[in-house]
Amino acid sequence: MTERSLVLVKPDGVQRLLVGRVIARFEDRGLRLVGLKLVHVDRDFAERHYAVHREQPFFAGLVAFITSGPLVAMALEGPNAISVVRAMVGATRPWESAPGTIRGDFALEVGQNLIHASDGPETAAAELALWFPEGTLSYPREIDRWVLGPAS
Ligand code: IDP
Ligand code: MG
Repeated sequence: MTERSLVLVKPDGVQRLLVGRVIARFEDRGLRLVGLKLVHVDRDFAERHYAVHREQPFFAGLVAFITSGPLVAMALEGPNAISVVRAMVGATRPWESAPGTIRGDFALEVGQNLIHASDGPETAAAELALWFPEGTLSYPREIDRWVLGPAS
């Protein structure tokens, strides 16, 4: 099933000059970029994005971190995009993230784990509405018949 997922290259990824390499991984996989922007969010916005973690002891630090500098928000589309992207991102705690995943290759600490990705269809819909209220794009790609098959 075609899905859309919200992905953030968090402020550590921007500061470490990893934006291009992270996006390239998703492009290489064949996922379609349907939204992309560089934003510096304020505390109110960050608290809405991470509302589910409001009661966690790390919440204040998480909000401070995500508002500490610009980040890159993107919307990615493809077959099973939500689980495909989560698998590419790797486990939340980088010491548990498999090599070959983004966190497993680029991160060491849970507080600086580089990337966010929607964890399910409902979360993805809510996160895309929050980060891309203007909507995302639809467009064909010449390579789609090779990546997605002849019926695409
Ligand atoms: P996820 O990003 O893999 O979906 P979540 O459990 O949704 O992981 O947590 C959201 C974010 O909160 C994590 O990516 C990480 O940055 C931060 N976080 C989660 N657990 C901890 C913790 O124990 N200490 C500090 N930060 C944490
Ligand atoms: Mg999460």
